[in-house]
Amino acid sequence: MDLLEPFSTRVDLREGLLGNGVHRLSRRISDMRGMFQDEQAWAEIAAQGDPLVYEVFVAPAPESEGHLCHGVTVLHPGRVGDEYFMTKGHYHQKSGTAEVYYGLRGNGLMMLQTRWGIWRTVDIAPGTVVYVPPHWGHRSINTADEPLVLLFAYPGDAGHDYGTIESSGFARLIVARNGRPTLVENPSYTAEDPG
Ligand code: M6P
Ligand code: ZN
Repeated sequence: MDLLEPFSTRVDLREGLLGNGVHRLSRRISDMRGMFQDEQAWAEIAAQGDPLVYEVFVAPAPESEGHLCHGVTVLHPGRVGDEYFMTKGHYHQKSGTAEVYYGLRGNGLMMLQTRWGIWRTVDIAPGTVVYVPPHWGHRSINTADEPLVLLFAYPGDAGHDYGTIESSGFARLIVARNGRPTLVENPSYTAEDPG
């Protein structure tokens, strides 16, 4: 039997997850080509400073069956045009795997969607636990003026499928209207054919 040594990591609400072996991934505006509706606004922001949109800090748990990948996402505040900063969003490669999120700081929402276009939103704030059931694609959106910090955990063998969201997007967008987060239809969304 492969026995992994127990370990802990520490969450800092500004710096993310801290500890030995924490892996840090950053996505800037330039890494998110095609994800925001207003392409001109995206190109201007990418050319003028290319700010950090989010960072993911992953604890050193193996990405394999039986383990729980876990970590912290720090999603910075900001907008591209009137669309709030968000994560790329993904389905799990192993579609029948779930995920849990716990809100640590800030305010925002999770956008969830099935491949056939059923969609839901769930608010997330400090103290909120969001359950993402199997088969739902998911994206986090920061609707506030401070970082949205989320703890997450999912099965180690879940994997990330980005292709579906990259090519079809989500059915709804969250945009600022009169300063308030508002749900609008995504004109470029295409659902998969249920067959
Ligand atoms: C969550 C988790 C991570 C994921 C991160 C960023 O914290 O689901 O697995 O990597 O969000 O989202 P994305 O991978 O969609 O860019
Ligand atoms: Zn996930």
